Amino acid sequence: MVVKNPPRLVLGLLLVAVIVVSGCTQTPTPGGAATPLALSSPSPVGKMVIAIQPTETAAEVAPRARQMEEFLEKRMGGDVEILVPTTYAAVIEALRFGQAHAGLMSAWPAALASQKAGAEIVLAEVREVVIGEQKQEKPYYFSYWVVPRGSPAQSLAELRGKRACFASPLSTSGFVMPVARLVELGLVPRPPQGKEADPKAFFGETIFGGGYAQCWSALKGGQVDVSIIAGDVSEKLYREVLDGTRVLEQQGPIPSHAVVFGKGLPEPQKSRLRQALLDLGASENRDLMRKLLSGIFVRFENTTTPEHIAPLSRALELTGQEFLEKVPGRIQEVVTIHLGDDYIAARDGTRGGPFRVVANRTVGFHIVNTGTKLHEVAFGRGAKYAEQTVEGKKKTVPDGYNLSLFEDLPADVFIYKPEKIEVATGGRLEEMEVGPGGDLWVRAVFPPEAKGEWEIGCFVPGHYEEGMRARLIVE
Ligand SMILES: [Cu+2]
Repeated sequence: MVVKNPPRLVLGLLLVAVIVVSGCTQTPTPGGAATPLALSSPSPVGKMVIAIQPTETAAEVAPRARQMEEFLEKRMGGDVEILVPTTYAAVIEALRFGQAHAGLMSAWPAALASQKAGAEIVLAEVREVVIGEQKQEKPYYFSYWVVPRGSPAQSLAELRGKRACFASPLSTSGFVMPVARLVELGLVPRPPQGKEADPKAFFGETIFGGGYAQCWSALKGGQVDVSIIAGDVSEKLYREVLDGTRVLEQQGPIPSHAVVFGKGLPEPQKSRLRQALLDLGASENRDLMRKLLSGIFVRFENTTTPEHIAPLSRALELTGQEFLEKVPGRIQEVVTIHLGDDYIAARDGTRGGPFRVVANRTVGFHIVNTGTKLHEVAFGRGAKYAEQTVEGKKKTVPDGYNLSLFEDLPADVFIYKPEKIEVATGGRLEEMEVGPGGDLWVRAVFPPEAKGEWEIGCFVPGHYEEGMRARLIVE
């Protein structure tokens, strides 16, 4: 069974899965219950395992992680392993089950690790941030609501019904804290138990730009009326935004990244690890952290769980937000695909591919619409053309693929944003429409017969020709 004219998947409107479900529907497992880590046994403390929050794949991080391992091994006199799980949730699970003894993560997952895994926040990352006009070294930062210099608005309250750009729904400084500020100011109602505060209750339109730079472009281009900038972006971007805007509100302090220790970590390993990490702040060692995880790292300093996360806990309480990691389980390889408005790019910005996946592995395509328009995603080979009437003229335009990659291959689709979560497994995937800010995963295992060249493309009229296509190679 194949749905030909699927319902739309549009930000801010109705969100509907555009897939055919031949199997059963299941609840997603945002807690990462299916992570392979949970199945292995606790690592003996003879070897110290430190899990880091994934921002890149383990293979990308490996060479730099090796340098950090050597540094820590020298100081601690034992074997050290840096683990890069595929998801934040897996870091927390690893701490919970004792496969990792410590974790390096941003404040929100760190708060969750203390709540769910009984871990303890022991060190806060002091970073080079800009607070107001001044560059400072602090374990916290602020974020700011900004409007263009020419905007008539003098306060956030005057922006009711206007358009706002948020960095990403998982961003503490770019979403959680700003929404908490709206609640504090009485502009957005405090949500009832079990619900999340919705900035759309105040703004006419909200978009997730995918990052601060994208939101700044949208603000400059007049696509939105208000946006947010945080003090931990590059100083260049920060100054550029502040030069072109006026600050209406600020929120913070926002806690920076932290080191958490698992509850089973005994002495003297605990003190040794703490000291080794503190030593990373010496000027000759700083680059190890700067290269591995954080380009603005200065040093770690001692802290405690309540001290570090107090402002964040307050924001989470005001907004009712829960950290739900929106990543399906059982994925062995992640391929991130950004749909821009006239291109398809990898996470590092490379346009047009080639994206590479390996047959017989469980691959997760993480598809994010970082643009401002509705797009389609289709996987296939050989664009087919059809006659269509475009602006009153008959034209031959690309209209899908001759052969769909998922023609005979079941795939699971997990739609996490913009609104509700939907999961459909074992379906025949044809094409999906993804609105701005849309965030979904397609999970599949390609058989060896699928090896070869494929393509990912968008067939919204005009988009394919404008460059919305990328090579995909199954190896
Ligand atoms: Cu498109």
